[in-house]
Amino acid sequence: MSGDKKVILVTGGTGLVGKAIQTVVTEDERADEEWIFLGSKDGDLSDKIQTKAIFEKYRPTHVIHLAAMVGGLFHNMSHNLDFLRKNIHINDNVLQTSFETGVVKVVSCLSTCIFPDKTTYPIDESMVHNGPPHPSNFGYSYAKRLIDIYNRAYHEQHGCCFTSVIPCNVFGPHDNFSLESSHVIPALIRKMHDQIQKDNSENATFTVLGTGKPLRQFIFSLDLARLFLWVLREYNNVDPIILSVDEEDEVTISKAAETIAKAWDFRGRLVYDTSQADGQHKKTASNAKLRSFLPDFKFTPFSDAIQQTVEWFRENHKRDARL
Ligand code: GFB
Repeated sequence: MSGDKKVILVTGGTGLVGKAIQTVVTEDERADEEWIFLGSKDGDLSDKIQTKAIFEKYRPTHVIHLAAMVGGLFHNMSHNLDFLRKNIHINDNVLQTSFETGVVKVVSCLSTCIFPDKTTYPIDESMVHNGPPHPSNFGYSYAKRLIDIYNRAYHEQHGCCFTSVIPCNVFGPHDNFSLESSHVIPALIRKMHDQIQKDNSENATFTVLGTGKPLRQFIFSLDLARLFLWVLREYNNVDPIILSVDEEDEVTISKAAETIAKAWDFRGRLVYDTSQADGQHKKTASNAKLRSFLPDFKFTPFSDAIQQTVEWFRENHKRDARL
């Protein structure tokens, strides 16, 4: 192995973002990079001994840390303690083992949902710790916020280059389309598929949970993967960086549902179950810092990205109905 070859270990490498990074890396292969994509079959990162064994096996020089307990609004609301504990354990093991084994750089993944609930808009990177997160996902949020604290502490005490990125809501191929724990886009794609199997007439109705009024910025996983590669290769600051679409690309949940209905060619009517939670009304984030580095980065238009995700689901669900 040559002196400056990077060995990049991606934790959570078989999930939504990990799979997108795999795709993007194969489009842009570099001789000085070797990539290892870890999945849960490779070991349990909430266990220190297993984490050490993985690092001893692969000897990474760089880590993209995606592994986490994640889920949509409703899964968070019923499992705040599990999100807190599981993620704290995983993060402590991955960061401390990275330090102990001399990893040069770690890029960890946070989320715009960890920002304070009561805030001014747009939210920027300086606001991570400014007030309590939304109560629906405080377990996940505090565990993720601690990554930023770890990064600062590893830097201050040991000079490590451990940093983090803060994506807005992500979706795309290989998402979790399960009915129990999924985020809104895969949940609606999956449920609309099931509805269309039963009835796709003009009389059919499709229920969207909540009022449909909350606002979200959605990023396509393949766009996020390209940005992750840029952060790994070029961004060398401990401070987090928001990886989000532009503010004007924010959409309501009802707009997202309508876009999915169009992609599926659903002919019925959307109805809203307002007895269900809306979660955070909005978490509009500024990508000004990202734009200061990459002013010309082109995000895939939302409707194209939704269409690609629906097509991916259609193909893969045929092969594996558990999807
Ligand atoms: O993607 P999602 O679950 O997460 O979106 P958050 C929730 C929004 O979509 C709420 C509406 O306004 C819901 O009322 N919604 C409508 C649905 N129908 C559905 C449905 O069938 N399933 C789901 N899940 N939502 C999460 C955080 O917040 O964001 C996590 O809780 C995570 O911690 C993630 O980090 C990025 O954007 O509200």
